[in-house]
Amino acid sequence: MIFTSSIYKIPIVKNVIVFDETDSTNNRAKEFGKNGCVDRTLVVSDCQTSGRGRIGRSFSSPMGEGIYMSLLIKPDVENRLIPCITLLAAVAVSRALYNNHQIDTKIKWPNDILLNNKKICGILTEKCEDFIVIGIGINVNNKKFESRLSDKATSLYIETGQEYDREALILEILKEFNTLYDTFTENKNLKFIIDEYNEKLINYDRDICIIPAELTAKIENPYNIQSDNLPSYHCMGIATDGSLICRDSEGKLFQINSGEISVRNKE
Ligand code: BT5
Repeated sequence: MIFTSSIYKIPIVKNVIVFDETDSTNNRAKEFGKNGCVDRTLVVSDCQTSGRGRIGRSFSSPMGEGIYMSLLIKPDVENRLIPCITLLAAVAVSRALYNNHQIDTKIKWPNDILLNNKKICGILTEKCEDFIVIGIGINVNNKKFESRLSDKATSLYIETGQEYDREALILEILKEFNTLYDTFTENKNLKFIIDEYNEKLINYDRDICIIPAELTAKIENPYNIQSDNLPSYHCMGIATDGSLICRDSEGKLFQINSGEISVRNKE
């Protein structure tokens, strides 16, 4: 991938490192961070041989088809607010697709973006020493997926019949992220995007089940869990700290943090 100098006009990007192939751009960004690399370094690769999802799951990253990028930043916010960054990145991707290409996506809290009910993007935010790495993977020009993913993954090409310029898309996403990040670091909460997020939230005002860490860690795909035996909750949207507000069957409200939890809509 080749970026023009216009990428450096986005203040959130001070340094760009491009690979043809690497195991995981999050791994590279963490390594660069530990070695004192500058704040706001963007790592991009044309493919990943061990693209990572949450809790040791994998993210399929075939050569030349998708966007695999990680941004290293040092946000001036408390640790409890770090999960907000994942939500900001999701809104940035969603805004970039809508504002520039009229592609209307949904967000599956906290880290997936769906198009026509299938996943086109996953986000993995990791904290390391005094910096964080935001990894974004997007299926852009993929023509098909391996069989284990084909019923739940999709790409922009599959859904719209068009190919997209990945470099241009990266710029569009980073511009949106820059704007959101500036407001967030000033406000130190997500109040300014709650309405927009909830409007895009696929779980909003729906009955959901909460799939706990012990279960999600064991399997590659939380969609495969039988939800019939799990209790049902009602999703009330996100709170200002990025957690998800739920109501139990007795009407009691509580919040769940993104940690190692997955939520799924009840049929
Ligand atoms: C994620 O985890 O979706 C986070 C993915 C983050 C990927 C980026 S790419 C750049 C950076 N470098 C990395 O190494 N990672 C980040 P999770 O919610 O745990 O979802 C993982 C699950 O999504 C897998 O278990 C599969 O079921 C499914 N999956 C794997 N590859 C996919 C793909 N390309 N598209 C859609 N779904 C996929």
